Amino acid sequence: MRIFLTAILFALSATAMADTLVYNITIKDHVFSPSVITIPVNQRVKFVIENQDVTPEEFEGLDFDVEKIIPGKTKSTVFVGPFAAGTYNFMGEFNADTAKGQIIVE
Ligand SMILES: [Cu+2]
Repeated sequence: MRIFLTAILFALSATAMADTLVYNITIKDHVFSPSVITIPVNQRVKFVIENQDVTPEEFEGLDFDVEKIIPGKTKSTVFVGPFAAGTYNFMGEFNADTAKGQIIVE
């Protein structure tokens, strides 16, 4: 029975993962690329952020509550949303002059 339940849970989580939209973002020279990301309304999505700089960066939502430090030369994952339609701003807190971005939710 326990093995059976585990199999069901695994199948359910595999289905949930298959539905997750993934967006790849790069940080290079303290700039996000792409800096504007369009995602669907009311959906939690996954950002895989690769920091190609040698210095750490912090992905920080300005209109939403996400903060994640991404050490130099590493990749990190953040989940954002679900959001209502609109524009949401984020920045790299350690390089706020250059590292800026927007999430367009539509
Ligand atoms: Cu911060």
